[in-house]
Amino acid sequence: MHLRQLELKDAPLMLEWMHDADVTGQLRTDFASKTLSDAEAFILRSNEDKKNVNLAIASDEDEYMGTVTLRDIEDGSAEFAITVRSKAMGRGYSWFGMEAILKKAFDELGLDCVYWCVSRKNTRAVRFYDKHNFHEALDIPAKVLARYEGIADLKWYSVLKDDDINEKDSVAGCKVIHIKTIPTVGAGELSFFEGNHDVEFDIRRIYYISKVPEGTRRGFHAHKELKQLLFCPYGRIQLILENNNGREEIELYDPSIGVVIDQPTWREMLWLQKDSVLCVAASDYYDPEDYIRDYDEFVEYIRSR
Ligand code: T46
Repeated sequence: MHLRQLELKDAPLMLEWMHDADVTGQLRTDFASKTLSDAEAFILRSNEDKKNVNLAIASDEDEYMGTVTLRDIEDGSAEFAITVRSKAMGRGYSWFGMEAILKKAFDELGLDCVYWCVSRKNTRAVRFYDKHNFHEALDIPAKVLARYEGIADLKWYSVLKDDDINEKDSVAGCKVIHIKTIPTVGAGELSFFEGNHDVEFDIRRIYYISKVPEGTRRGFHAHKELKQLLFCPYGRIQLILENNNGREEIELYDPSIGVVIDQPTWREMLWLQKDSVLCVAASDYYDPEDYIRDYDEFVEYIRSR
């Protein structure tokens, strides 16, 4: 696999995905009406364009498999986009193309940030980004959001220059861990962790939150000293974390995934599915004095540390 400039010979294969409803079903642009000359004109324009980079993802035999794009390159950032032919799906082309163009963005073009968005209804794309550990970005500049004004249900992502995209194992700097899990064929899985062994603190308290209606939000506080491991043994819960590393979210739905919060971090939890259970292993006994429940006070607290 390799990335290269788009060539006129790619136009018929580009047109193939443009006319493939399985590829374009969730995209906003009307590709179905495009013609071979539209594809050729796009390729010719692309190779002259300074504000947008469009490259072909090609197979070892140099067959066009899809296009990766950095568009609206300005002020050190760009928007990422990718489309691949049906034939290329599930064969590693998308991830190859994404990794290669992000490397180009940061190493060659000197960008600081690449962002993108997808419709939440585009489950194939959302699953792809989840699988590669990208988390929803909640601090996209207003100027960028304005380009998508009026479009509902978008999920935004971003990657910063120093993010290690292959090892993105944190949310707002809080570690995402794999809880040891033993499967039994046809009889489920058993997950476990031990204080001071699998988590780096003594566990003094376990609590869990259950029977919560879908759409409920809880949290809206931070802890000064308490360390916690949060996980969701059943259901689906969005966890939003904010601290000096930024504001990021993660969806907890896999019982073998946990998040360790071991620094003052503002947290908000949204129950995406009725009756989801949030479980917490905490480093200390309950102490109301350890909570910061006022957001402005929290911002001042982390600023002054
Ligand atoms: C956290 C998130 C993830 C106790 O009496 N003992 C306890 O151990 C706990 C955790 C709570 N409480 C009392 C305090 C409140 O009167 O239970 C009530 C509900 O607690 P709170 O409103 O803080 O619940 P959440 O869901 O907003 O936050 C909880 C934890 O409190 C917090 O530490 O990190 O879950």
